[in-house]
Amino acid sequence: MDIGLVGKPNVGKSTFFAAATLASVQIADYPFTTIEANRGVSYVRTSCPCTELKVTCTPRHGRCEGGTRFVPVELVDVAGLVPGAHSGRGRGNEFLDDLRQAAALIHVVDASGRTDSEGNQIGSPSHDPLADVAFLQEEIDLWVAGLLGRGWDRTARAIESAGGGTDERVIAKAIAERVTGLGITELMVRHALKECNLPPRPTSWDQKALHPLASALRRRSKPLLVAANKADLATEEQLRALAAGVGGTPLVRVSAATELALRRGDRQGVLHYRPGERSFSLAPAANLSGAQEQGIAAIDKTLRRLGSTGVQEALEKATFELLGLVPAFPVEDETKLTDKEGRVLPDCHLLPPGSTAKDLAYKVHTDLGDHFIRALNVRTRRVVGADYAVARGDVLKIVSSA
Ligand SMILES: Nc1nc2c(ncn2[C@@H]2O[C@H](COP(=O)(O)OP(=O)(O)OP(=O)(O)O)[C@@H](O)[C@H]2O)c(=O)[nH]1
Ligand SMILES: [Mg+2]
Repeated sequence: MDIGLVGKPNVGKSTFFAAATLASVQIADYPFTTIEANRGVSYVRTSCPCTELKVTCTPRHGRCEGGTRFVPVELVDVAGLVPGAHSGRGRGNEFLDDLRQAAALIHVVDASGRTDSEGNQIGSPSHDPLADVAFLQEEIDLWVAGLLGRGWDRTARAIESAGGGTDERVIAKAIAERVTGLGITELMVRHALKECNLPPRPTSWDQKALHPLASALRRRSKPLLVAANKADLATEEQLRALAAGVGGTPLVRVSAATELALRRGDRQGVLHYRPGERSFSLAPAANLSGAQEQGIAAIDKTLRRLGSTGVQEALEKATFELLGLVPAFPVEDETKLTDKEGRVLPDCHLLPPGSTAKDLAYKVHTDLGDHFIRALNVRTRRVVGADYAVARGDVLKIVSSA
């Protein structure tokens, strides 16, 4: 499951990606720098039970720093999207195909208004980023509508000849099958159909009728937040107008360039910075050049103004709020909190909301799920059944007959 970084060209998607993954990718101040999608691993923070349960953990993936667990999430940085992309403009459909597996989207916008709708630099801060927010969602809707519409007549006739012309379940199943590669479930389709209130016979739905359905499916299957990037260059008025204009869409103020400088500085040993924190400190032996000193002063100013660079916050909002993922820690030995190899609190799984103890068992191993007997909630020492709804931060020992 990926988090997708989307937006028009030249807004800072690759800068965000590089900051979040520390991978080296191409970054430049002109459109279509990125052609092939970049994929990488970043980390979201969650509280690790190690402190409370008084153990020293040894994570298999990611790391733990002072009781904060950094849990891996996959990130994909795609080519810039321009108006008309759904019909092949710019990098067009290929770009959109890179987003098929994305479970949530971070829409990176240039909040400073210094790039036009195609990502070209403009002399003055005169472009309204709200226009970008609207067109991007519309482009994705048109792409999904296009996928639904292709060969729709045949699907609609098949639904009706199977006697399902008005049966929402039959319609939902047929639609979900058409768009399985997009991560759209039957339940999402049923909810979307209810929302759109389309006329009863699917054979009467033309491209125009499918558009609101595509939009409803996109909102459910790829929830989105706006990363108001280049916030270091944007004025307070610009940031406020953008936040007010996006309505109910969550928004985070971001300076990806600042985050990238901080993480690289930390890696080079010039400064100490922990992702997501509000401040940094200079390494005692740092011998800075004049240019570096200026850079540090600019970073400091941005952090003071924005609170944090927003990169970590955007990733965590996407993970825990848009997707509602629930971190859970399976263990094999409930006393030592270890797995078979003796690693302490080895894994933190991010489960979809509503997941059960049995779902967690399946995440660990198919056999464990198939032969699930019960689970033990290590904190409360209570035995729970297969249907137990896993809560954030649960430590569970799974008992199976496997
Ligand atoms: N001031 C400022 N500049 C930034 C920020 N993030 C990115 N930039 C600059 O914006 C330009 C474009 O950055 P990229 O990361 O290549 O943008 P992109 O969205 O990946 O562009 P394409 O791959 O062409 O779609 C570069 O010059 C970056 O240094 C930021 O937070 N603040
Ligand atoms: Mg790029």
